[in-house]
Amino acid sequence: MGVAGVLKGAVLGALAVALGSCVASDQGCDVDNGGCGANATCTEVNGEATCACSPGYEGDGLTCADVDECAEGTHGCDPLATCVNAEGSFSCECPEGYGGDGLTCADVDECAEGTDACDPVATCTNTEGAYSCECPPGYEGDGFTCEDVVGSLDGLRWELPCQPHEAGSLDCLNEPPTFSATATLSGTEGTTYDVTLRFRGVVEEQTYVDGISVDGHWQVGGSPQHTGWNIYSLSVSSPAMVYYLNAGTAGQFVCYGIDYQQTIQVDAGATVELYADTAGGSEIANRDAKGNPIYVEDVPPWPEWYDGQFVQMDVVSLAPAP
Ligand SMILES: [Ca+2]
Ligand SMILES: [Ca+2]
Repeated sequence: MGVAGVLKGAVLGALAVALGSCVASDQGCDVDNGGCGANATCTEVNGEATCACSPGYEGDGLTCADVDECAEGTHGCDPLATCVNAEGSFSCECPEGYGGDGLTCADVDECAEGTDACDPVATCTNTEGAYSCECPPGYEGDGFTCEDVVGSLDGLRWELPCQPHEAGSLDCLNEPPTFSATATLSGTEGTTYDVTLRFRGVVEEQTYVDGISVDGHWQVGGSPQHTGWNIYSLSVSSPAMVYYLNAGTAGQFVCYGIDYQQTIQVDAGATVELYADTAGGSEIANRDAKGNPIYVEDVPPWPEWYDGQFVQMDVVSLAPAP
């Protein structure tokens, strides 16, 4: 910035030589700087002293005053920059969020340079003159700090591995006959959250009654109707509710691949339980209506198929309920 200012001042100084020079002394420049003023330079022409204001000053060479390049608008700073006048010079300062010599200012990509103050888990997005930080799904905060609210809700999963009990059988044994995976939502005490969950896996169907069948395999409330067919539920302690993940028609010797999203309400501090009950210790093998194993894309053990049934729950988003 200082260098740029001085260069600019030199141009103005040259102008001052042309306009403001004067003959100060016929004794040359050796005595008393030829009588030139402060901030002036003396030049001998045919033995006579000629005074000219130094770069960054203006006047007749006997008297030289600082040029206020900022006030005169001759600074040449970038339009975004701040011009700062100084004695004999000036400087240009790029605003915060911009870098450069002041004559040109360009946005700083804080994200790429790693100079952002985002939380380590946040996503940094560069913007003109600034940047923004966003907490990932399941976190709460302004992006500069992010609190993990969902914790182990994300990726909660159960598996019922197939343990064949006779060759070619369509059903498998399970030991233990039930499986439970629990997690606790943290968050701000007294806050109810809308939590959007994605469920993927392989399930047999069970018939549920008295609840609200929302769509597909998802059912809110109610109770299982058929003994002997597996019950897959999601229980929330507060606000207390039971959801079923494999609603359909009991009695089919086939499995279905599931991949759907649902939004439920969960209070801060509530426990969430993903539960599988094999109703006696058996399950239908992972086979669709055509007898082929069901592959669930992008979920372990993808690209293999899982030999048995499983449900994995992932958190898509979380926000305080309006
Ligand atoms: Ca100046
Ligand atoms: Ca920026």
